[in-house]
Amino acid sequence: MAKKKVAQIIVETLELFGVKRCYGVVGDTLNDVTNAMRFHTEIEWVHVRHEEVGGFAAGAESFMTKGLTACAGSCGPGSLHFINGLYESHRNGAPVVLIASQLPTAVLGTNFPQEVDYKPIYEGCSVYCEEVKNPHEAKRVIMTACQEALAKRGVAVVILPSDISATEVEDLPIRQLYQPKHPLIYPQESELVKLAKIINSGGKVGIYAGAGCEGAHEIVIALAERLKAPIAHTSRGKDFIEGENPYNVGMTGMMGIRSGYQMIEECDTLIILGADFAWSQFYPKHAKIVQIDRDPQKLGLRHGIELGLIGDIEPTLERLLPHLDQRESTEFLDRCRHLYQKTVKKLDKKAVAASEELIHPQYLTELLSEYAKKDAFATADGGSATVWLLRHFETLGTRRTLVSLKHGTMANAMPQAIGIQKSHPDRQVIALCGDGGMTMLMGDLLTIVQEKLPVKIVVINNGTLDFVELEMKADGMVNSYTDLQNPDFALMADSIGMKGFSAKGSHELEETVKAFLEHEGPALLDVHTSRLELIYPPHATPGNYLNMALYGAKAIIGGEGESFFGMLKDNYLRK
Ligand SMILES: Cc1ncc(C[n+]2csc(CCOP(=O)(O)OP(=O)(O)O)c2C)c(N)n1
Ligand SMILES: [Mg+2]
Repeated sequence: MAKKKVAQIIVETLELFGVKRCYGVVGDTLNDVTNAMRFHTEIEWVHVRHEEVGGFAAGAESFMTKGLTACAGSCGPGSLHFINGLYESHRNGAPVVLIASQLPTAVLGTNFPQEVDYKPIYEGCSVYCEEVKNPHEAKRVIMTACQEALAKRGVAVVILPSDISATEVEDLPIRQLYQPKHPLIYPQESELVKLAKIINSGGKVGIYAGAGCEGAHEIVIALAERLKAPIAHTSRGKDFIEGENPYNVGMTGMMGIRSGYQMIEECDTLIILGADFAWSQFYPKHAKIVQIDRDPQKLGLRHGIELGLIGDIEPTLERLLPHLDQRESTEFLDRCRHLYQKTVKKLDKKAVAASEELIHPQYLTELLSEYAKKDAFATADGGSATVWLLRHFETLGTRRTLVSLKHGTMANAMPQAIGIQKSHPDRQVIALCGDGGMTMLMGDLLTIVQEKLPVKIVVINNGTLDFVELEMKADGMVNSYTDLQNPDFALMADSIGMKGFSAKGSHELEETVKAFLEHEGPALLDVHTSRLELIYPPHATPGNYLNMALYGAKAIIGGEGESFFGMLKDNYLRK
Protein backbone atom coordinates (compact mmCIF):
# COMPACT_ATOMS: atom_id res chain seq x y z
CA MET A 1 0.00 0.00 0.00
CA ALA A 2 1.29 3.48 -0.85
CA LYS A 3 2.47 5.48 2.09
CA LYS A 4 1.03 8.85 3.11
CA LYS A 5 2.07 11.51 5.53
CA VAL A 6 0.26 11.27 8.87
CA ALA A 7 -1.06 14.81 8.27
CA GLN A 8 -2.79 13.61 5.12
CA ILE A 9 -4.30 10.60 6.88
CA ILE A 10 -5.61 12.89 9.61
CA VAL A 11 -7.31 15.39 7.31
CA GLU A 12 -8.71 12.70 5.02
CA THR A 13 -10.24 11.01 8.06
CA LEU A 14 -11.76 14.29 9.21
CA GLU A 15 -13.35 14.64 5.78
CA LEU A 16 -14.62 11.08 5.89
CA PHE A 17 -16.37 11.88 9.16
CA GLY A 18 -18.14 14.80 7.54
CA VAL A 19 -15.96 17.80 8.36
CA LYS A 20 -16.69 20.62 5.92
CA ARG A 21 -14.67 23.41 7.51
CA CYS A 22 -11.62 23.87 9.68
CA TYR A 23 -11.21 27.14 11.60
CA GLY A 24 -7.77 28.31 12.68
CA VAL A 25 -4.57 30.24 12.24
CA VAL A 26 -1.60 28.65 10.47
CA GLY A 27 1.85 28.06 11.99
CA ASP A 28 4.98 26.09 11.20
CA THR A 29 4.13 23.00 13.24
CA LEU A 30 0.79 22.87 11.43
CA ASN A 31 2.11 23.30 7.90
CA ASP A 32 1.83 19.65 6.92
CA VAL A 33 -1.78 19.61 8.08
CA THR A 34 -2.87 22.77 6.24
CA ASN A 35 -0.95 21.66 3.16
CA ALA A 36 -2.65 18.25 3.14
CA MET A 37 -6.02 19.87 3.75
CA ARG A 38 -5.56 22.11 0.76
CA PHE A 39 -4.28 19.51 -1.69
CA HIS A 40 -5.98 16.30 -0.55
CA THR A 41 -9.42 17.32 0.75
CA GLU A 42 -12.37 19.59 0.03
CA ILE A 43 -12.30 20.89 3.61
CA GLU A 44 -12.44 24.67 3.63
CA TRP A 45 -9.89 26.45 5.76
CA VAL A 46 -11.45 29.44 7.54
CA HIS A 47 -8.74 31.86 8.44
CA VAL A 48 -9.77 33.63 11.66
CA ARG A 49 -7.75 36.37 13.37
CA HIS A 50 -7.95 34.91 16.87
CA GLU A 51 -8.15 31.17 17.54
CA GLU A 52 -10.77 31.71 20.29
CA VAL A 53 -13.07 32.91 17.52
CA GLY A 54 -12.34 29.70 15.62
CA GLY A 55 -13.35 27.66 18.68
CA PHE A 56 -16.65 29.52 19.04
CA ALA A 57 -17.35 29.44 15.28
CA ALA A 58 -16.66 25.73 14.87
CA GLY A 59 -18.89 24.96 17.86
CA ALA A 60 -21.72 27.13 16.55
CA GLU A 61 -21.53 25.44 13.15
CA SER A 62 -21.66 21.98 14.76
CA PHE A 63 -24.38 23.01 17.20
CA MET A 64 -26.67 24.06 14.37
CA THR A 65 -25.77 21.37 11.80
CA LYS A 66 -25.17 18.52 14.29
CA GLY A 67 -22.24 17.53 12.06
CA LEU A 68 -18.54 17.44 12.88
CA THR A 69 -16.44 20.60 12.49
CA ALA A 70 -12.71 21.09 13.00
CA CYS A 71 -10.24 23.63 14.37
CA ALA A 72 -6.49 23.53 14.05
CA GLY A 73 -3.73 25.59 15.58
CA SER A 74 0.02 25.98 15.73
CA CYS A 75 2.06 24.85 18.71
CA GLY A 76 2.22 26.73 22.03
CA PRO A 77 0.11 29.89 22.12
CA GLY A 78 -1.65 29.11 18.84
CA SER A 79 -3.50 26.01 19.98
CA LEU A 80 -3.84 27.43 23.49
CA HIS A 81 -5.95 30.34 22.22
CA PHE A 82 -8.89 28.05 21.34
CA ILE A 83 -9.59 27.27 24.97
CA ASN A 84 -12.54 29.55 25.78
CA GLY A 85 -14.29 28.99 22.46
CA LEU A 86 -13.95 25.25 22.89
CA TYR A 87 -15.17 25.30 26.49
CA GLU A 88 -18.30 26.99 25.18
CA SER A 89 -18.68 24.50 22.34
CA HIS A 90 -18.10 21.48 24.56
CA ARG A 91 -20.67 22.62 27.11
CA ASN A 92 -23.17 23.12 24.29
CA GLY A 93 -22.72 19.51 23.18
CA ALA A 94 -21.20 20.55 19.84
CA PRO A 95 -19.00 17.93 18.16
CA VAL A 96 -15.69 19.59 17.29
CA VAL A 97 -12.21 18.14 16.72
CA LEU A 98 -9.21 20.30 17.54
CA ILE A 99 -5.92 19.37 15.90
CA ALA A 100 -3.49 20.94 18.36
CA SER A 101 -0.15 20.77 16.60
CA GLN A 102 2.82 20.31 18.87
CA LEU A 103 6.61 20.77 18.85
CA PRO A 104 8.60 17.83 17.47
CA THR A 105 8.90 14.90 19.88
CA ALA A 106 12.70 15.36 20.04
CA VAL A 107 12.34 18.52 22.14
CA LEU A 108 9.22 17.74 24.16
CA GLY A 109 9.82 17.80 27.90
CA THR A 110 12.81 20.14 27.67
CA ASN A 111 11.02 23.41 28.43
CA PHE A 112 11.58 24.33 24.81
CA PRO A 113 10.28 27.72 23.62
CA GLN A 114 6.54 27.51 22.93
CA GLU A 115 6.20 24.18 24.72
CA VAL A 116 2.72 23.80 26.22
CA ASP A 117 1.36 20.60 27.71
CA TYR A 118 -2.14 20.61 26.19
CA LYS A 119 -3.45 17.49 27.83
CA PRO A 120 -4.24 18.85 31.31
CA ILE A 121 -5.57 22.03 29.71
CA TYR A 122 -7.99 20.48 27.25
CA GLU A 123 -9.06 17.50 29.35
CA GLY A 124 -11.53 19.74 31.18
CA CYS A 125 -13.41 20.63 28.02
CA SER A 126 -13.33 17.49 25.94
CA VAL A 127 -14.72 13.99 25.61
CA TYR A 128 -11.39 12.78 24.24
CA CYS A 129 -7.90 14.26 24.47
CA GLU A 130 -4.89 12.27 23.27
CA GLU A 131 -1.47 12.87 21.79
CA VAL A 132 -0.40 10.92 18.72
CA LYS A 133 2.72 9.22 20.06
CA ASN A 134 3.40 6.86 17.20
CA PRO A 135 2.76 7.63 13.53
CA HIS A 136 1.34 4.16 12.93
CA GLU A 137 -1.37 4.85 15.52
CA ALA A 138 -2.42 8.21 14.08
CA LYS A 139 -5.35 6.78 12.11
CA ARG A 140 -6.73 5.03 15.18
CA VAL A 141 -6.40 8.18 17.27
CA ILE A 142 -8.10 10.49 14.78
CA MET A 143 -10.91 7.99 14.11
CA THR A 144 -11.54 7.60 17.82
CA ALA A 145 -11.53 11.38 18.22
CA CYS A 146 -14.15 11.83 15.48
CA GLN A 147 -16.27 8.97 16.75
CA GLU A 148 -16.17 10.20 20.34
CA ALA A 149 -16.95 13.81 19.45
CA LEU A 150 -20.00 12.75 17.43
CA ALA A 151 -21.27 10.02 19.71
CA LYS A 152 -20.71 11.81 23.01
CA ARG A 153 -21.41 15.25 21.53
CA GLY A 154 -18.47 17.30 22.63
CA VAL A 155 -14.96 18.42 21.81
CA ALA A 156 -12.19 15.94 20.96
CA VAL A 157 -8.57 17.05 20.95
CA VAL A 158 -5.75 15.41 19.01
CA ILE A 159 -2.30 16.64 19.94
CA LEU A 160 -0.02 16.16 16.94
CA PRO A 161 3.77 16.65 17.15
CA SER A 162 5.10 18.09 13.91
CA ASP A 163 7.62 15.31 13.22
CA ILE A 164 4.90 12.68 13.53
CA SER A 165 2.68 14.77 11.28
CA ALA A 166 5.37 14.67 8.57
CA THR A 167 6.12 10.94 8.85
CA GLU A 168 4.97 8.71 6.01
CA VAL A 169 3.15 5.52 7.00
CA GLU A 170 0.76 3.04 5.47
CA ASP A 171 -2.87 4.09 5.80
CA LEU A 172 -5.09 1.72 7.80
CA PRO A 173 -8.52 0.69 6.61
CA ILE A 174 -11.45 2.48 8.22
CA ARG A 175 -12.56 0.72 11.38
CA GLN A 176 -16.06 2.04 11.72
CA LEU A 177 -17.90 5.07 10.52
CA TYR A 178 -20.14 7.04 12.79
CA GLN A 179 -23.85 6.26 12.49
CA PRO A 180 -25.45 9.68 12.16
CA LYS A 181 -28.74 8.71 13.80
CA HIS A 182 -28.62 8.15 17.53
CA PRO A 183 -30.54 5.11 18.76
CA LEU A 184 -33.85 6.04 20.39
CA ILE A 185 -34.25 5.48 24.09
CA TYR A 186 -37.56 5.01 25.87
CA PRO A 187 -38.57 3.48 29.20
CA GLN A 188 -40.16 0.12 29.77
CA GLU A 189 -43.95 -0.05 29.75
CA SER A 190 -44.15 -0.78 33.50
CA GLU A 191 -42.23 2.42 34.26
CA LEU A 192 -44.52 4.45 32.02
CA VAL A 193 -47.52 3.07 33.93
CA LYS A 194 -45.96 4.23 37.21
CA LEU A 195 -45.31 7.67 35.76
CA ALA A 196 -48.85 7.96 34.40
CA LYS A 197 -50.26 7.07 37.83
CA ILE A 198 -48.44 9.96 39.46
CA ILE A 199 -49.49 12.41 36.74
CA ASN A 200 -53.11 11.22 36.71
CA SER A 201 -53.41 11.72 40.45
CA GLY A 202 -52.03 15.28 40.27
CA GLY A 203 -54.15 18.40 40.66
CA LYS A 204 -52.44 21.41 39.10
CA VAL A 205 -50.11 19.77 36.59
CA GLY A 206 -47.42 21.83 34.86
CA ILE A 207 -44.78 21.04 32.25
CA TYR A 208 -41.21 22.36 32.34
CA ALA A 209 -39.54 21.85 28.98
CA GLY A 210 -35.86 22.10 28.13
CA ALA A 211 -33.52 21.69 25.17
CA GLY A 212 -34.12 17.94 25.27
CA CYS A 213 -37.48 18.73 23.62
CA GLU A 214 -35.76 19.48 20.32
CA GLY A 215 -37.73 17.76 17.58
CA ALA A 216 -40.57 16.89 19.98
CA HIS A 217 -42.72 20.03 19.71
CA GLU A 218 -45.86 18.27 18.49
CA ILE A 219 -45.90 15.59 21.14
CA VAL A 220 -45.17 18.06 23.94
CA ILE A 221 -48.16 20.12 22.82
CA ALA A 222 -50.24 16.92 22.66
CA LEU A 223 -49.24 16.19 26.25
CA ALA A 224 -50.23 19.69 27.34
CA GLU A 225 -53.53 19.31 25.52
CA ARG A 226 -54.24 15.99 27.23
CA LEU A 227 -53.48 17.41 30.67
CA LYS A 228 -54.59 21.00 30.07
CA ALA A 229 -51.18 21.83 31.46
CA PRO A 230 -49.28 25.10 31.08
CA ILE A 231 -45.75 24.82 29.68
CA ALA A 232 -42.85 26.82 31.08
CA HIS A 233 -39.47 26.44 29.42
CA THR A 234 -35.77 26.90 30.04
CA SER A 235 -33.82 29.40 27.97
CA ARG A 236 -32.19 26.58 25.98
CA GLY A 237 -35.63 25.13 25.32
CA LYS A 238 -36.97 28.41 23.90
CA ASP A 239 -36.48 27.54 20.22
CA PHE A 240 -38.30 24.23 20.51
CA ILE A 241 -41.26 25.29 22.63
CA GLU A 242 -42.17 28.87 21.77
CA GLY A 243 -43.76 28.60 18.28
CA GLU A 244 -47.51 27.80 17.87
CA ASN A 245 -48.05 26.96 21.50
CA PRO A 246 -51.29 28.00 23.25
CA TYR A 247 -49.98 26.46 26.50
CA ASN A 248 -46.85 28.59 26.73
CA VAL A 249 -46.37 30.58 29.94
CA GLY A 250 -42.83 31.66 29.15
CA MET A 251 -39.36 31.09 30.41
CA THR A 252 -38.42 30.62 34.03
CA GLY A 253 -34.99 30.80 35.68
CA MET A 254 -32.63 33.70 36.27
CA MET A 255 -33.48 35.33 32.96
CA GLY A 256 -37.05 34.20 32.94
CA ILE A 257 -40.31 36.05 33.38
CA ARG A 258 -42.83 36.14 36.19
CA SER A 259 -45.49 33.92 34.63
CA GLY A 260 -43.04 31.07 33.98
CA TYR A 261 -41.69 31.34 37.52
CA GLN A 262 -45.12 31.56 39.10
CA MET A 263 -46.53 28.52 37.28
CA ILE A 264 -43.71 26.37 38.56
CA GLU A 265 -44.18 27.71 42.08
CA GLU A 266 -47.90 26.98 42.03
CA CYS A 267 -48.26 23.60 40.35
CA ASP A 268 -48.58 20.50 42.53
CA THR A 269 -47.18 18.11 39.92
CA LEU A 270 -44.35 19.14 37.64
CA ILE A 271 -43.29 17.14 34.59
CA ILE A 272 -39.72 18.03 33.63
CA LEU A 273 -38.84 17.17 30.04
CA GLY A 274 -35.21 17.27 28.92
CA ALA A 275 -34.38 20.24 31.12
CA ASP A 276 -31.34 20.72 33.32
CA PHE A 277 -31.65 24.20 34.76
CA ALA A 278 -28.98 24.47 37.43
CA TRP A 279 -30.36 26.89 40.02
CA SER A 280 -32.35 24.88 42.56
CA GLN A 281 -34.26 27.90 43.91
CA PHE A 282 -36.32 27.93 40.71
CA TYR A 283 -37.84 24.52 41.34
CA PRO A 284 -41.08 24.12 43.32
CA LYS A 285 -40.78 23.51 47.04
CA HIS A 286 -43.83 21.32 47.54
CA ALA A 287 -44.86 19.85 44.18
CA LYS A 288 -44.23 16.27 43.17
CA ILE A 289 -41.60 16.31 40.43
CA VAL A 290 -41.32 13.69 37.72
CA GLN A 291 -38.63 13.87 35.10
CA ILE A 292 -37.76 12.38 31.72
CA ASP A 293 -34.25 12.74 30.32
CA ARG A 294 -32.06 10.90 27.87
CA ASP A 295 -29.14 11.30 30.27
CA PRO A 296 -29.56 9.40 33.55
CA GLN A 297 -27.09 11.76 35.25
CA LYS A 298 -29.65 14.54 34.99
CA LEU A 299 -32.40 12.72 36.89
CA GLY A 300 -32.85 14.36 40.28
CA LEU A 301 -29.59 16.27 39.91
CA ARG A 302 -31.05 19.70 40.75
CA HIS A 303 -34.11 18.77 42.83
CA GLY A 304 -35.78 15.83 44.55
CA ILE A 305 -37.92 13.68 42.28
CA GLU A 306 -40.82 11.29 42.77
CA LEU A 307 -39.86 9.35 39.64
CA GLY A 308 -37.27 9.81 36.91
CA LEU A 309 -37.29 7.91 33.62
CA ILE A 310 -34.50 7.59 31.07
CA GLY A 311 -35.67 8.35 27.57
CA ASP A 312 -35.77 10.64 24.57
CA ILE A 313 -38.70 12.98 24.88
CA GLU A 314 -40.56 12.15 21.67
CA PRO A 315 -40.69 8.33 21.81
CA THR A 316 -41.23 8.39 25.58
CA LEU A 317 -44.20 10.76 25.41
CA GLU A 318 -45.66 8.81 22.49
CA ARG A 319 -45.72 5.76 24.72
CA LEU A 320 -46.83 7.64 27.83
CA LEU A 321 -49.77 9.45 26.29
CA PRO A 322 -52.12 6.45 26.00
CA HIS A 323 -51.81 5.96 29.78
CA LEU A 324 -52.85 9.51 30.65
CA ASP A 325 -56.40 10.59 31.44
CA GLN A 326 -57.89 13.35 29.32
CA ARG A 327 -58.52 16.38 31.51
CA GLU A 328 -61.28 18.87 30.93
CA SER A 329 -60.75 21.60 33.53
CA THR A 330 -58.68 24.47 32.21
CA GLU A 331 -58.77 26.48 35.41
CA PHE A 332 -55.05 26.28 36.26
CA LEU A 333 -54.07 26.68 32.62
CA ASP A 334 -56.30 29.73 32.15
CA ARG A 335 -54.93 31.40 35.26
CA CYS A 336 -51.33 30.82 34.18
CA ARG A 337 -52.03 31.99 30.64
CA HIS A 338 -53.73 35.14 31.96
CA LEU A 339 -50.67 35.95 34.04
CA TYR A 340 -48.46 35.21 31.01
CA GLN A 341 -50.34 37.72 28.88
CA LYS A 342 -50.11 40.30 31.66
CA THR A 343 -46.39 39.64 32.12
CA VAL A 344 -45.64 39.97 28.41
CA LYS A 345 -47.60 43.21 28.25
CA LYS A 346 -45.49 44.56 31.09
CA LEU A 347 -42.29 43.50 29.30
CA ASP A 348 -43.58 45.21 26.17
CA LYS A 349 -43.94 48.51 28.05
CA LYS A 350 -40.21 49.15 27.72
CA ALA A 351 -40.11 47.75 24.21
CA VAL A 352 -41.30 50.98 22.65
CA ALA A 353 -39.78 54.09 21.20
CA ALA A 354 -38.64 56.30 24.07
CA SER A 355 -37.62 59.97 23.88
CA GLU A 356 -35.29 61.23 21.17
CA GLU A 357 -32.12 60.65 23.09
CA LEU A 358 -33.06 57.36 24.75
CA ILE A 359 -33.25 53.84 23.36
CA HIS A 360 -34.36 50.97 25.53
CA PRO A 361 -32.54 47.77 24.44
CA GLN A 362 -35.88 45.98 24.70
CA TYR A 363 -37.21 48.22 21.92
CA LEU A 364 -34.18 47.49 19.77
CA THR A 365 -34.60 43.74 20.25
CA GLU A 366 -38.30 43.78 19.46
CA LEU A 367 -37.59 45.67 16.25
CA LEU A 368 -35.01 43.06 15.32
CA SER A 369 -37.57 40.38 16.10
CA GLU A 370 -40.16 42.10 13.96
CA TYR A 371 -37.98 42.70 10.91
CA ALA A 372 -35.59 39.72 10.94
CA LYS A 373 -36.30 36.97 8.42
CA LYS A 374 -38.70 34.32 9.65
CA ASP A 375 -35.95 31.73 9.55
CA ALA A 376 -33.15 33.92 10.91
CA PHE A 377 -30.49 32.80 13.35
CA ALA A 378 -29.68 35.08 16.26
CA THR A 379 -26.81 34.87 18.71
CA ALA A 380 -26.28 37.03 21.79
CA ASP A 381 -23.29 37.84 23.95
CA GLY A 382 -23.12 36.90 27.61
CA GLY A 383 -24.31 39.99 29.50
CA SER A 384 -27.50 41.93 29.08
CA ALA A 385 -27.80 41.01 25.36
CA THR A 386 -28.65 37.46 26.42
CA VAL A 387 -31.58 38.65 28.53
CA TRP A 388 -32.98 40.91 25.81
CA LEU A 389 -32.68 38.23 23.15
CA LEU A 390 -34.29 35.55 25.28
CA ARG A 391 -37.11 37.80 26.39
CA HIS A 392 -37.82 39.85 23.28
CA PHE A 393 -36.76 37.91 20.19
CA GLU A 394 -39.49 35.57 19.03
CA THR A 395 -38.34 32.29 17.55
CA LEU A 396 -41.67 31.41 15.88
CA GLY A 397 -40.73 27.73 15.68
CA THR A 398 -38.62 28.54 12.59
CA ARG A 399 -35.82 30.72 13.92
CA ARG A 400 -32.88 29.54 15.98
CA THR A 401 -31.03 31.27 18.79
CA LEU A 402 -27.70 30.59 20.42
CA VAL A 403 -26.50 32.21 23.63
CA SER A 404 -23.84 31.20 26.12
CA LEU A 405 -25.96 29.72 28.89
CA LYS A 406 -23.87 26.82 30.13
CA HIS A 407 -20.48 28.49 29.92
CA GLY A 408 -21.68 32.06 30.46
CA THR A 409 -18.96 33.74 28.46
CA MET A 410 -18.71 37.19 26.91
CA ALA A 411 -17.69 37.72 23.26
CA ASN A 412 -19.40 34.63 21.88
CA ALA A 413 -22.06 36.19 19.65
CA MET A 414 -19.99 37.56 16.75
CA PRO A 415 -17.75 34.46 16.44
CA GLN A 416 -20.73 32.12 16.67
CA ALA A 417 -22.45 34.12 13.94
CA ILE A 418 -19.40 33.49 11.74
CA GLY A 419 -19.72 29.71 12.15
CA ILE A 420 -23.48 29.74 11.58
CA GLN A 421 -23.23 31.96 8.51
CA LYS A 422 -20.43 29.85 7.04
CA SER A 423 -22.59 26.74 7.29
CA HIS A 424 -25.86 28.48 6.32
CA PRO A 425 -24.83 30.93 3.59
CA ASP A 426 -28.41 31.67 2.50
CA ARG A 427 -29.89 32.39 5.92
CA GLN A 428 -29.88 35.64 7.83
CA VAL A 429 -27.57 35.62 10.86
CA ILE A 430 -27.74 38.37 13.48
CA ALA A 431 -25.33 38.79 16.39
CA LEU A 432 -26.56 40.88 19.33
CA CYS A 433 -23.33 41.99 20.98
CA GLY A 434 -22.41 43.89 24.10
CA ASP A 435 -19.94 46.73 23.60
CA GLY A 436 -17.69 44.93 26.09
CA GLY A 437 -18.19 41.56 24.39
CA MET A 438 -17.74 42.72 20.81
CA THR A 439 -14.59 44.70 21.54
CA MET A 440 -13.03 41.71 23.29
CA LEU A 441 -12.60 39.89 19.95
CA MET A 442 -13.15 42.84 17.63
CA GLY A 443 -10.29 41.86 15.31
CA ASP A 444 -12.47 39.16 13.81
CA LEU A 445 -14.81 41.69 12.26
CA LEU A 446 -12.06 41.51 9.66
CA THR A 447 -12.77 37.81 9.18
CA ILE A 448 -16.40 38.64 8.42
CA VAL A 449 -15.23 41.07 5.74
CA GLN A 450 -12.50 38.83 4.37
CA GLU A 451 -14.83 35.84 4.16
CA LYS A 452 -17.56 38.05 2.64
CA LEU A 453 -20.11 36.92 5.19
CA PRO A 454 -23.34 38.92 5.26
CA VAL A 455 -23.46 38.73 9.08
CA LYS A 456 -25.43 41.47 10.83
CA ILE A 457 -23.66 42.73 13.94
CA VAL A 458 -25.70 44.77 16.43
CA VAL A 459 -23.75 46.52 19.18
CA ILE A 460 -25.66 47.40 22.34
CA ASN A 461 -23.52 50.43 23.03
CA ASN A 462 -24.27 51.30 26.64
CA GLY A 463 -20.73 52.43 27.48
CA THR A 464 -20.41 49.96 30.32
CA LEU A 465 -20.11 46.34 31.37
CA ASP A 466 -23.74 46.77 32.23
CA PHE A 467 -24.62 43.30 33.46
CA VAL A 468 -21.86 43.43 36.05
CA GLU A 469 -22.59 47.04 36.92
CA LEU A 470 -26.16 46.00 37.68
CA GLU A 471 -24.96 43.02 39.72
CA MET A 472 -22.77 45.35 41.76
CA LYS A 473 -25.69 47.67 42.37
CA ALA A 474 -28.05 44.82 43.17
CA ASP A 475 -25.53 43.80 45.84
CA GLY A 476 -25.65 47.31 47.26
CA MET A 477 -22.24 48.31 45.89
CA VAL A 478 -21.19 51.36 43.96
CA ASN A 479 -19.88 50.12 40.61
CA SER A 480 -16.18 50.04 39.84
CA TYR A 481 -14.12 49.40 36.71
CA THR A 482 -17.09 49.02 34.39
CA ASP A 483 -16.76 52.08 32.13
CA LEU A 484 -16.04 51.57 28.45
CA GLN A 485 -14.68 54.30 26.22
CA ASN A 486 -15.92 53.27 22.80
CA PRO A 487 -15.07 54.39 19.29
CA ASP A 488 -17.72 55.31 16.73
CA PHE A 489 -18.45 51.70 15.75
CA ALA A 490 -20.35 52.62 12.59
CA LEU A 491 -17.43 54.71 11.32
CA MET A 492 -15.03 51.96 12.23
CA ALA A 493 -17.17 49.42 10.34
CA ASP A 494 -17.20 51.61 7.25
CA SER A 495 -13.45 51.89 7.38
CA ILE A 496 -12.93 48.11 7.32
CA GLY A 497 -15.41 47.26 4.59
CA MET A 498 -18.58 46.66 6.57
CA LYS A 499 -21.56 48.91 6.12
CA GLY A 500 -21.93 50.94 9.33
CA PHE A 501 -25.30 52.06 10.73
CA SER A 502 -25.81 54.08 13.86
CA ALA A 503 -28.75 55.05 16.08
CA LYS A 504 -28.66 57.47 18.99
CA GLY A 505 -32.38 58.03 19.57
CA SER A 506 -35.61 56.13 19.28
CA HIS A 507 -37.21 58.23 16.59
CA GLU A 508 -35.29 56.78 13.65
CA LEU A 509 -34.50 53.38 15.05
CA GLU A 510 -37.20 51.45 13.23
CA GLU A 511 -36.12 52.73 9.81
CA THR A 512 -32.45 52.18 10.66
CA VAL A 513 -33.06 48.59 11.80
CA LYS A 514 -34.97 47.85 8.58
CA ALA A 515 -32.25 49.30 6.34
CA PHE A 516 -29.57 47.48 8.34
CA LEU A 517 -31.29 44.09 8.06
CA GLU A 518 -31.98 44.58 4.38
CA HIS A 519 -28.35 45.42 3.60
CA GLU A 520 -26.92 42.66 1.47
CA GLY A 521 -23.38 42.38 2.75
CA PRO A 522 -21.80 42.48 6.19
CA ALA A 523 -23.19 45.28 8.33
CA LEU A 524 -22.81 46.69 11.83
CA LEU A 525 -25.46 48.65 13.71
CA ASP A 526 -24.19 50.74 16.62
CA VAL A 527 -27.08 51.50 18.98
CA HIS A 528 -26.61 53.90 21.88
CA THR A 529 -28.93 52.29 24.38
CA SER A 530 -29.74 53.53 27.88
CA ARG A 531 -26.79 52.85 30.11
CA LEU A 532 -28.48 51.41 33.13
CA GLU A 533 -31.44 49.47 31.93
CA LEU A 534 -32.64 47.47 34.92
CA ILE A 535 -33.09 43.76 34.38
CA TYR A 536 -35.92 42.61 36.59
CA PRO A 537 -35.65 39.07 37.88
CA PRO A 538 -38.80 36.94 37.49
CA HIS A 539 -39.27 37.14 41.24
CA ALA A 540 -37.81 40.09 43.15
CA THR A 541 -37.28 39.64 46.87
CA PRO A 542 -37.42 42.45 49.45
CA GLY A 543 -33.63 41.99 49.64
CA ASN A 544 -33.27 43.06 45.99
CA TYR A 545 -35.04 46.35 46.65
CA LEU A 546 -33.13 46.89 49.87
CA ASN A 547 -29.79 46.42 48.09
CA MET A 548 -30.76 48.81 45.32
CA ALA A 549 -31.75 51.38 47.96
CA LEU A 550 -28.41 50.77 49.68
CA TYR A 551 -26.59 51.40 46.41
CA GLY A 552 -28.61 54.60 45.97
CA ALA A 553 -27.61 55.78 49.43
CA LYS A 554 -23.93 54.90 48.87
CA ALA A 555 -23.91 56.56 45.46
CA ILE A 556 -25.36 59.77 46.83
CA ILE A 557 -23.02 59.86 49.84
CA GLY A 558 -20.05 59.03 47.55
CA GLY A 559 -20.88 61.91 45.21
CA GLU A 560 -22.23 59.65 42.46
CA GLY A 561 -25.84 60.61 42.92
CA GLU A 562 -26.05 61.62 39.28
CA SER A 563 -25.58 58.04 38.16
CA PHE A 564 -28.23 56.84 40.62
CA PHE A 565 -30.76 59.46 39.59
CA GLY A 566 -29.93 58.80 35.92
CA MET A 567 -30.78 55.18 36.46
CA LEU A 568 -34.09 56.08 38.10
CA LYS A 569 -34.87 58.49 35.29
CA ASP A 570 -34.10 56.08 32.42
CA ASN A 571 -36.00 53.25 34.00
CA TYR A 572 -39.00 54.93 35.54
CA LEU A 573 -39.47 58.51 34.34
CA ARG A 574 -38.30 58.91 30.74
CA LYS A 575 -40.58 57.18 28.34
C1 LIG B 1 -14.90 36.23 29.16
C2 LIG B 1 -15.69 36.80 30.29
N1 LIG B 1 -15.17 37.79 31.05
C3 LIG B 1 -15.88 38.35 32.07
C4 LIG B 1 -17.15 37.90 32.35
C5 LIG B 1 -17.98 38.54 33.47
N2 LIG B 1 -19.07 39.33 32.84
C6 LIG B 1 -20.29 38.83 32.59
S1 LIG B 1 -21.29 39.89 31.80
C7 LIG B 1 -20.10 41.08 31.76
C8 LIG B 1 -20.37 42.43 31.18
C9 LIG B 1 -20.73 42.40 29.74
O1 LIG B 1 -20.62 43.70 29.23
P1 LIG B 1 -21.05 44.04 27.76
O2 LIG B 1 -20.48 43.08 26.82
O3 LIG B 1 -20.77 45.48 27.52
O4 LIG B 1 -22.62 43.78 27.79
P2 LIG B 1 -23.74 44.61 28.61
O5 LIG B 1 -24.10 43.78 29.79
O6 LIG B 1 -23.18 45.94 28.92
O7 LIG B 1 -24.89 44.70 27.63
C10 LIG B 1 -18.92 40.63 32.39
C11 LIG B 1 -17.70 41.45 32.58
C12 LIG B 1 -17.64 36.83 31.55
N3 LIG B 1 -18.84 36.30 31.75
N4 LIG B 1 -16.91 36.32 30.53
MG1 LIG C 1 -22.05 47.11 27.62
